[in-house]
Amino acid sequence: DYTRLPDLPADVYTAPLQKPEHVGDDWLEPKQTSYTSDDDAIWNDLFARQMDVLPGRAASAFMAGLQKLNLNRGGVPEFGKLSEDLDALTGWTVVPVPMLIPDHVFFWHLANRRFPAGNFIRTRETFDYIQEPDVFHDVFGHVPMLTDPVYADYMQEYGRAGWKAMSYNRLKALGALYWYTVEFGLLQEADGIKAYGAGILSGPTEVVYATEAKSPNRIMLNVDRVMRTDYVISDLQPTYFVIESFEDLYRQTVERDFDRLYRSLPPGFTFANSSVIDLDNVVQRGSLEYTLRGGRG
Ligand code: HBI
Ligand code: FE
Repeated sequence: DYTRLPDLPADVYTAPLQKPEHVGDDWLEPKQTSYTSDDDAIWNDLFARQMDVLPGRAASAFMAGLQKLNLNRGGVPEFGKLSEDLDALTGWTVVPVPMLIPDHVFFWHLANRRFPAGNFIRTRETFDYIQEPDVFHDVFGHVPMLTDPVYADYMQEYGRAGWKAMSYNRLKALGALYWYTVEFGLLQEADGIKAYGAGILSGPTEVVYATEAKSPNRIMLNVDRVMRTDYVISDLQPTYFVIESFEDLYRQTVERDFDRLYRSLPPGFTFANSSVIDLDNVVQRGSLEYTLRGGRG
């Protein structure tokens, strides 16, 4: 039963976050911020920049989602209307949150088909990169994929899986799955490898690197393998995992016996984020030239 937010077991570690006083235990903003015309212009400029690089590189389900939700109506989308449209398609809504929220609350919203999205937008100074997920990353990057019915079910399953991961204290392992699918996933389409991960699709650089560069490894996704693989934040990835279809991703996740997996999983990660191992089904072995040069440094 996912209707009520359960208490977090006392012995489970999650990063402590300071809850602003105006939000309740669900961490939801009472209402969405009213954005200024400068904010709206930032959204429009970010949108235009992505449209220069996404066609032919983003998954067709993502491009279709942008269209279906008409995310280019000018300025930061209003969550009420956006949720109405998305709800009609797949039963998901988009809800405003002030900042990163605790893992168990984040998972609880996903399990209830609510996507928590940042209630703020980056500034001109942080136009190219911000660490905290803002409304552009969350809405432009994540929400279009939620119009795909199978992907939408995968995200809900992920939320449910989060509860189990917490009870075994294996959130880091499940976090790797989120990282290599929802944030940095690639999809094999008939005419080539396309990006569906929000971390790739919400910025200008990684879209080209992830789909075309010689540097990164591209390996067919195996849920067990990915959950044993370390990940780096704030640089281009040394390795991407490729799915055949969203059905395949959904199936791998619901069919996996996570109780068994967590019981057999050694602590920490087994594989470095640049490793290629014997059992990998390698699509393209990367030169790793970017990573070996030291990345962003
Ligand atoms: N909070 N606002 C927000 N957005 C996220 O993507 C998010 C979060 N809290 C926790 C969390 N993600 C992680 O649990 C996942 O990335 C695995
Ligand atoms: Fe994200």
